[in-house]
Amino acid sequence: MQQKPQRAILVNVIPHFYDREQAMGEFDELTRLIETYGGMVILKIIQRRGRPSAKTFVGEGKAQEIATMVRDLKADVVVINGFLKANQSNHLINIIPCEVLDRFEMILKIFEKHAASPEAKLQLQIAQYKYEFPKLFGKGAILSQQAAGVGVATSAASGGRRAARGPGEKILEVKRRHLKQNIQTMEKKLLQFRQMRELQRQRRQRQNFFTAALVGYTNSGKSSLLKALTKKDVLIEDKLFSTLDTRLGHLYMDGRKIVVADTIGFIQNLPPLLFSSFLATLEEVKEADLVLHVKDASDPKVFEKINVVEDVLAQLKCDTKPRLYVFNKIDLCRPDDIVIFEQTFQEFSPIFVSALQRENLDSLLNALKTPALKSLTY
Ligand SMILES: Nc1nc2c(ncn2[C@@H]2O[C@H](COP(=O)(O)OP(=O)(O)OP(=O)(O)O)[C@@H](O)[C@H]2O)c(=O)[nH]1
Ligand SMILES: [Mg+2]
Repeated sequence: MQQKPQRAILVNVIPHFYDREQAMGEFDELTRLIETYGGMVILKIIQRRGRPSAKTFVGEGKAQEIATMVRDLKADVVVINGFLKANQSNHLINIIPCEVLDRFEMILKIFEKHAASPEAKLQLQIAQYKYEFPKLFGKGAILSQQAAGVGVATSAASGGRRAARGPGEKILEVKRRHLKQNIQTMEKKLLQFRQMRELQRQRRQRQNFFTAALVGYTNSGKSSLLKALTKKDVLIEDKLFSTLDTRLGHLYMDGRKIVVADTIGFIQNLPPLLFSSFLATLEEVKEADLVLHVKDASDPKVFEKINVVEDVLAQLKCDTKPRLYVFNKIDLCRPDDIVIFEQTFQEFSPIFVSALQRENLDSLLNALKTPALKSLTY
């Protein structure tokens, strides 16, 4: 997907009562994911159904329709805004004459592109393997059936049912065992990385450094803020999931060292498997003295995204930690919106900045300077 952008058809299945506008809105984020991946959206399809089809996710007729559109529009990939089970994926692949990805696979591909450190690569590989594991059952069923097909002739001759268990099942067993061993080996390696980071964190705690963690929705400007505050050279891109690792920068104020941690961004409906794989990189947030919840103040969906981040913070048990709301990108924002944010989020001491224009960073620095912050509770 490097040179020519892949032509993508997006598909969403929604219940009958679901708001169409909202479903279209969900496509916006999927579109951003596809652009980040290097593709372009050529068509968006919504199907209303009581629930996704157990066999083909969309209805079978709709799957045939999509296949025709793929041929007519020369699409390269169909992306489903949901999570496909192994058998749904297998059936769709048989009907639709191009690559079919679900939301998990789409995000996985972006993570693959962006994983730079050995730890992020390892985490990603574990997530991929774990994802493949149940899928093997689907493929395995087919393999076993094929093998059984061969076996039936022999079984008729031998009159026994056991002959129906063909070589396909054996291959599958070996593959499964191999995959399991690989996951265990990688998890051991990962543990070493985590132990190393834990030691570093303990050292910082002993030295009594104040740590502030930047968290927030993907693309809200966390890395830009880290750079603006600490001059740390980090990757800043108008893409989703540019940062997959925790990166630390530091600054000195009143002779005191303050560590600022940049973290992986959050997203709505992050596949749980990916979330749990990358959870460890968020340990830094758990240990931080202060959480800086960064938001893109110019984003029309900022309220929804605040909720997504708050949910993740609750899952991390960090929702009772002292935290400040940092509204970034105010250079793109209407003054009226700032007043609304100020009133709505008073309890989180909102600060309004532009990392790009270096606007109002002093107020953020002042908040970090307040010695009382360490014992602040909200
Ligand atoms: N206009 C404007 N753009 C900004 C500002 N801060 C960041 N951006 C832009 O927003 C995009 C995302 O910035 P990042 O700092 O990479 O965002 P992030 O939250 O680290 O993103 P992920 O690591 O992908 O989750 C980039 O194109 C930045 O240049 C700002 O204050 N104003
Ligand atoms: Mg980033």
